[in-house]
Amino acid sequence: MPQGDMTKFESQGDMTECEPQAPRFICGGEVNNTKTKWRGIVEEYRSFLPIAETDKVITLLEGATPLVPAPKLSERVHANVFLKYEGLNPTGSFKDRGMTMAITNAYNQGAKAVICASTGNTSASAAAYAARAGLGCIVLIPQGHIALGKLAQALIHGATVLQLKGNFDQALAIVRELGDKAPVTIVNSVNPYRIEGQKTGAFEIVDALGQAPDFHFIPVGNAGNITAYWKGYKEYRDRNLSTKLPKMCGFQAQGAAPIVLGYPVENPETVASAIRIGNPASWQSALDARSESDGMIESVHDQEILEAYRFLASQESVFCEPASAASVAGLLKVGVPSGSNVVCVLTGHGLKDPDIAISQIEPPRVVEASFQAVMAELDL
Ligand code: AN7
Repeated sequence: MPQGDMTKFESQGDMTECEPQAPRFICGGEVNNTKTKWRGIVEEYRSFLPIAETDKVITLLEGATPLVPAPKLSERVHANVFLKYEGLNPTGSFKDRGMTMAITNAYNQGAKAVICASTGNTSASAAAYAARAGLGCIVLIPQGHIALGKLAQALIHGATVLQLKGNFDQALAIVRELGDKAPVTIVNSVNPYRIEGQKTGAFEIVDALGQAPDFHFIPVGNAGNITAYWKGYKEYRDRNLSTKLPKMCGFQAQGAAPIVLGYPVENPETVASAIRIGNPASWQSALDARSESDGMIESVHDQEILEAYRFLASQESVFCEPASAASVAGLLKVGVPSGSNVVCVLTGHGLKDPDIAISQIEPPRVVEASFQAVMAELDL
């Protein structure tokens, strides 16, 4: 059985320290990870994935993210809450699970270039995996509405980045047309390989808990991830690797909540730029996940998102990006029956969006560079 453990992190030590006498591994060539067994989600969960034996796998050893216990949050909601910290993936978000599959498939099909529309994380992940495969990568992003870290990632990994004078939904419409008319492979979550990869998040949660949780809280933007997790939970249950299914609880930002409203939002607005989406591609499958699981899709205000964001950083020491905190804001808003087992997915790392973090806190005081001046400022 694949284990959702953290051994992947031990491997990094092995790869960097070179013992001259040791035939354990060869520096600069093959790596013999004696301590780790983690090979990335495609190899770990191969029997659940549409992948041919002969396919070359494009991986950055994504997955194996920790399920971090959240004692303060658990106390607040009287439940056992765990945080699936997806910010610890190679490019800092859950997108890497889907991207290893999408880029592996594109590469083995002989694609020359991939394309995506993105609120940021998809573009960062696509750029990294495409570069790893030697494929071209084109990304369309909404100008002025993408976090700085994500833009930096897309650029430094060598993608061709176009900033659109428009929003994500308009970008995705153009990408779909390009996918039809030009020799490029779309790697947005309308590509089914993305969903296949992302469902492995659910496998890891069940591997770690020994059972599915009672409730699964998750942010919803384009609705690919809620679709993927629900698929994953069902597949594990169908193979008798769990005996129950969680209630899927998805949360949109109030100014970008088309699924809650029941109609597309033409000009979505939220501080959580990752989920600033008005017409989700996986709308129907998100509704299916909600109804099949007897769950919910609701919205949270930006203020509730930011409160959860600050709480996670200051009380649980887990730094996620604002969109990720929508899952926890949702939990704090709707609550759960006492003693429930709850997983909240934190989809992306806080360092993606340093501007928001700094805007939430008083700027640090400036002092003269003397002992007296520093001492005078401190309550010691
Ligand atoms: C941190 O990168 O849509 O409901 O283009 O980056 O599967 O769309 C990102 C979405 C949640 C919502 N949290 O997931 C993109 C993009 C973070 C995200 C979502 C996104 P979906």
